[in-house]
Amino acid sequence: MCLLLICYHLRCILSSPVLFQDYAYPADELMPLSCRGRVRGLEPNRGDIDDSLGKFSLTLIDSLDTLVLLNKLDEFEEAVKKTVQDVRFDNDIVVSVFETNIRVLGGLLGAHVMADVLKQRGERMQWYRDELLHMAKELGYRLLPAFNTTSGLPYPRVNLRYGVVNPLSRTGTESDTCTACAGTMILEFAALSQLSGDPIFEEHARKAMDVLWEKRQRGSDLVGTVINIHNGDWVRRDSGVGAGIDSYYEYLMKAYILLGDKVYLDRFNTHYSAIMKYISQPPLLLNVHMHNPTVNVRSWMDSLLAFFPGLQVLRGDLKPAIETHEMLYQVTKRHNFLPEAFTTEFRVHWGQHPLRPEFAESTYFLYKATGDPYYLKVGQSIVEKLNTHARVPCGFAAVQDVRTGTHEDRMDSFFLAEMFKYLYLLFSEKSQLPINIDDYIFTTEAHLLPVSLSTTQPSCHTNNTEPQAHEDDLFSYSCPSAQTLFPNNPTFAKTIRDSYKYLTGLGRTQQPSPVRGIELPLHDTGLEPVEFLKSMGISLTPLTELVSASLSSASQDSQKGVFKLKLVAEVSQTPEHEEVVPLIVQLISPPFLGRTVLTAGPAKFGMDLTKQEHGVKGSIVKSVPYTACGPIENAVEITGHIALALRGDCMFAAKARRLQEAGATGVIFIDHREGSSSAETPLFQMVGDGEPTDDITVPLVFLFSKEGATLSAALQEHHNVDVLLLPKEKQLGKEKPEKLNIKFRIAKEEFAEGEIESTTIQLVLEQSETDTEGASLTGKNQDTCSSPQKDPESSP
Ligand code: DMJ
Repeated sequence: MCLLLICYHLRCILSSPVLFQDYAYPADELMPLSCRGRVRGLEPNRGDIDDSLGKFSLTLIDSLDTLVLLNKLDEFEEAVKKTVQDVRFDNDIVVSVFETNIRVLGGLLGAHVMADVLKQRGERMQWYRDELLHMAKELGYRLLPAFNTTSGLPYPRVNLRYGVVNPLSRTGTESDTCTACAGTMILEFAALSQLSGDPIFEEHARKAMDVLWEKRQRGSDLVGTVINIHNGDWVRRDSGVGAGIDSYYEYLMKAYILLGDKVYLDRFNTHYSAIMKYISQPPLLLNVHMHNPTVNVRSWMDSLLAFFPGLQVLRGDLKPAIETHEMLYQVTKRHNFLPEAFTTEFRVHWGQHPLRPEFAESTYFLYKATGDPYYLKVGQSIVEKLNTHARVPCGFAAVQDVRTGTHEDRMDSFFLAEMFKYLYLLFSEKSQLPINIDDYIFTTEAHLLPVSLSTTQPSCHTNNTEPQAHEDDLFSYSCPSAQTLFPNNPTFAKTIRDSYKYLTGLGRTQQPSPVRGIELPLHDTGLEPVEFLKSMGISLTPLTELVSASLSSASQDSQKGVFKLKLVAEVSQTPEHEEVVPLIVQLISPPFLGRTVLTAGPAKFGMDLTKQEHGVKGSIVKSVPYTACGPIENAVEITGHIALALRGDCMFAAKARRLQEAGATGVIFIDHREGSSSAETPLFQMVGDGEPTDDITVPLVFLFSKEGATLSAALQEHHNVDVLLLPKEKQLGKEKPEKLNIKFRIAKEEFAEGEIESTTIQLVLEQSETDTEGASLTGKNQDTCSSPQKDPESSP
């Protein structure tokens, strides 16, 4: 580890608070490309992101306690004076309650605590008379109107001057908020109550936490992402640990650390077990339905979940923390930063990177817990990437798309509040810091609150890891700690990491197959158990049939009726070098005439459409049953046509065989997951059922549900819908106009004197010289659209 190099890089980064003061103060944020401050109202509106900006020098306040940790005590004192002198909260501006709480209220409290510590030492800040605390209290009162709802869940926004219900407030019409937005108040509000002596803040924050707990899904113990603030109903029921929920879980754990109230720990532990059962699919953390948690709702992860390994460290659950962190590290190696969203195959789903600190945060906690210098190397790579790809002359610029490296004129305040802090702490010796860092907890914005704040007993202020109960679950009731947990086992983390080293395909040829526990639905299906399992893609092999290295134990097992389970995935994880060839379903009969083109995914079996010069044409018929998992009841109608079949209940291959036998000339599978679309989900290839699939010869394509809905609607309205199945690159009307069957003709019509002249655009399907199929379309499929609409007979 070249410490000198790190110091050099860090020093480069550390000039940033100064740059902020030079170019942006007193604005809320620095615009690092324009080298000026971002003042809300003077720059183009960016929507929700701007709700963090309250004309209260956001970045200055958010970075106050960072200056102390960096030992920049003169600068800190100066910045506190500026804050007290210049910042006012009586602004007619609508701000996010959540962001204002974590960044501004948290920033003021963290800075107040630091100012107090420095003052007590008698060396500086002797002029300080709790001004920051008074400001925090004033801000707290300005946020309180947001809690004036029947449920106690706060409104997402508040007008700092007029509150919520006041007609001048320009807010208060919202009916929902995110779980994290309602559940990330307790640390700051409880600290404010303790420090100011007014219990009202903690009471409101606690009530909001109670409501979220009450509203958890009782079967799964998970919460959703968005909740109605008036009646407490869930608005979005997808459940993960990232965007929309993240810091609710964090605050349950940390509320216990700060306040010593075991209720919060019990709740955290209940949620944590549910997360580990359903959401954690090591090394991935996936979103599931809170009511049906064995179903994943999307195939991508968001970068906010990168904080979770840090939280797992606090809980003492190192193994999954190391696994997920390693996975995230591989993603940063591949894309330089964590993209805002990335697929389970580690491809970019949404390429933006607004310099989020969560990965650095987890890296810091893992280093503290393991003492493994590997995490210093990870930190080094974060610093280097920031300097290489985000550093601009006036600061650090968010990355608009990690694939192109383009910058955005944006440097969020959390970059100085969190990213700096965690990176600096990662490379610092405890003894170099002006405070004993172990006496503090970090809020979600990395502001420092002293664990001595609580007056409640028992608490975890000793920061130890001694288990207090439940030997089988060592850490459930121990005091959370980020101290080195396994000091005598330096290879502990490495052993775990090694299995995840080449996850993203860098440095190895094969992709891993994330495996998850299977819960078998035991309802009455009328199928034999083995058949039923097969229909789900699971085959059972008696152990005696297996060539096993340990024959004796295998035969012992088989005598006991033990089978080996094989899970046959029907969606292939495409290796890095192999791209999925996008196909299309192009609607060619009137009134579509080729203009409706639906992106489709291919299959690894059945007819290879890339080898068909003109694709495969046919009219579509819906299979009965729609899933095609039982005998096909409408074989007569299906014969000679392309069948539509819904995904689910049995394997693609089983459906394809059944429909082919029924006479279908092709199959279009339609996703059963509501709302999926090719715009949001990467295409994948369908694969067989683990058995030979040579018998399946018809073409097979897959449509996500949005595209499928378009096709179904077309069929419902027009009864006869002809489609072409072909590779996207061969799409009619796109690449090779000379081969088009569809032609445009423009004609001017002449009318009697005084009548309006009309231009008619005709769409005519004509026979292409190379395509005899097209002949059947000519004449029959002629359509005209004109403006104004004329009697077709009057057209030339
Ligand atoms: C920070 O403002 C906080 O960490 C918050 O909890 C969510 N993430 C942002 C930075 O990414």
